[in-house]
Amino acid sequence: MKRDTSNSLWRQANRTLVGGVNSPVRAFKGVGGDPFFVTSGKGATITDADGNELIDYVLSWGPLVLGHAHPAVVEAVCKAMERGASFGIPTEAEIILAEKIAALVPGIEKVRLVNSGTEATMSAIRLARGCTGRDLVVKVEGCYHGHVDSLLVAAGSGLTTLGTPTSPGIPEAHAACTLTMPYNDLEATEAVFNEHGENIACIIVEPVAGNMGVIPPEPGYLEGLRAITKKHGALLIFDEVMSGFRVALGGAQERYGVTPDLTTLGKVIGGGLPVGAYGGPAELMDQLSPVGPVYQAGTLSGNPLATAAGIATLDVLTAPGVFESIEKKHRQLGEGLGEIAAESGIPVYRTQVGSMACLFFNENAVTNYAQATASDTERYAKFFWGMLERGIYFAPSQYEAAFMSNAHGEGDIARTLEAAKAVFAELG
Ligand code: HOZ
Repeated sequence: MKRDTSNSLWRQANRTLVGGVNSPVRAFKGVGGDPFFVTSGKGATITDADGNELIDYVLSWGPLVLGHAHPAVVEAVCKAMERGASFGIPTEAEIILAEKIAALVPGIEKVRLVNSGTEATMSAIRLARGCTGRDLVVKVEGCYHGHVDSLLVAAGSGLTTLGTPTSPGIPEAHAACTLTMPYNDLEATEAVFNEHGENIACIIVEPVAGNMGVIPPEPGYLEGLRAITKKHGALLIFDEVMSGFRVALGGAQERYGVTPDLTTLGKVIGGGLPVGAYGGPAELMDQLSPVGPVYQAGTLSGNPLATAAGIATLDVLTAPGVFESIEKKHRQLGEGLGEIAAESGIPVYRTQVGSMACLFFNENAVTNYAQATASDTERYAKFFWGMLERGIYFAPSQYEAAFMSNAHGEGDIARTLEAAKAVFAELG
């Protein structure tokens, strides 16, 4: 694979950008070596700065459920841009996007649009604290909710990739307000609530974990969280920034039939533009300013370009059969990879929910953070580079998800499996 231009851009980037990137996992530290630079994307494929074409299973870390530069999204954004990039005045598109979200996501009646997933989780936690008058937040190990101070404790994604699951720079007082417990562990959750219940504002959890690899909830886990929070008067927050519109159109709450008090969203609802949202029943959401006392604001919130991209994306995604076909393709890819791994004798543990999936290089089942981090990351790195050499781009970290889009076709999957055969043969 030709890399001259990417390598030269990488040297240049490191002179003025911290670590050459604007978000840590892009630096490829999880797999060693240097990243490539991308110049364009179309459908399932991206083209790098040296002209190499790659089938993309990262899809901007999840938002591009329709693939790159989907014509409907491009048209909607161009038209919105012609009308003006930002007003800081209400626009009709904000209502349309909010109505679509509320119609699809069972736990959402009212929505507040923001600019990123981090902003959504930060604001949802503030609202939970404001509504309950309590300070403590329960966070689940290995879940990642953006870089909110009190949530950068035992966090997944880039922090796990870089081996520093708790970041310096978090005041002790903030960290002390965060209690952590293992994913899929109701006993530990119950114990924490029995000790601190009256001071706990909320639990925040990725209902399908996607930032320690992809780990589905065990039967009864989400129901258990719902029951415990109800019993102790705390709120349950589902961070569906990743799982929203990917594990079901209504997110994990639809798929597993458990309705949280608050939901955070991002990624797909912006169709690739910067966006986030949080929502819940009117009674809770109306505690927010300007109706209620909990303050949260944003110059670019509800931005016309982002709402246009989000509406166009949801319109295509909710057309009959589209969601199901994306899920089916991901299953086909996962099963194919599973067969290839089995034939090679290399132990892997596969997970898939909707259009999120993960191939853990692990001989044991992975149901929590400790098990996820026992995976063979060196082998994952070899798999990653072997696939990249053959034109297939999976996430540059064992702890991230593989995503599928509507644009991926049978041919892409066949090419991916053919490459995987060759790579697994070399991994042994
Ligand atoms: N937090 C994202 C992965 N879960 C990474 C975002 C990025 O580096 O672009």
